[in-house]
Amino acid sequence: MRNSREKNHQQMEEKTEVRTGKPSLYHVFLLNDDYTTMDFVVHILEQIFRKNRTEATQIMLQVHKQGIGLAGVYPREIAETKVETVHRLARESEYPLKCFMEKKDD
Ligand code: TYC
Repeated sequence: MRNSREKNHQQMEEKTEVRTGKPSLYHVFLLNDDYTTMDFVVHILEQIFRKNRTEATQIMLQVHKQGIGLAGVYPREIAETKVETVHRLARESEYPLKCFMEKKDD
């Protein structure tokens, strides 16, 4: 009879898997609307997507004029958190700003 420490050790080994290749990346997009202020969108791009003022303003204007713009590209979990954070901050300020993520072609 193997002792429980050996069994635990074996269980941990069985869970080990080596992933090859790089994790998929996701585009995070912002969508235009008629109510969110330009300043709020620039603030989101600076604070959540770590853009400088010039880049943030360019992306905000792209969304305002074209209806959609790319805010950033991240691994899945980070992209999910960005989307949630944008929606939480928008809700807290009562803006309808929408954001979504889409898997990038590998
Ligand atoms: N269209 C908005 C306005 O005129 C500005 C805006 C830009 C809103 C980008 C959302 O993702 C957005 N106040």
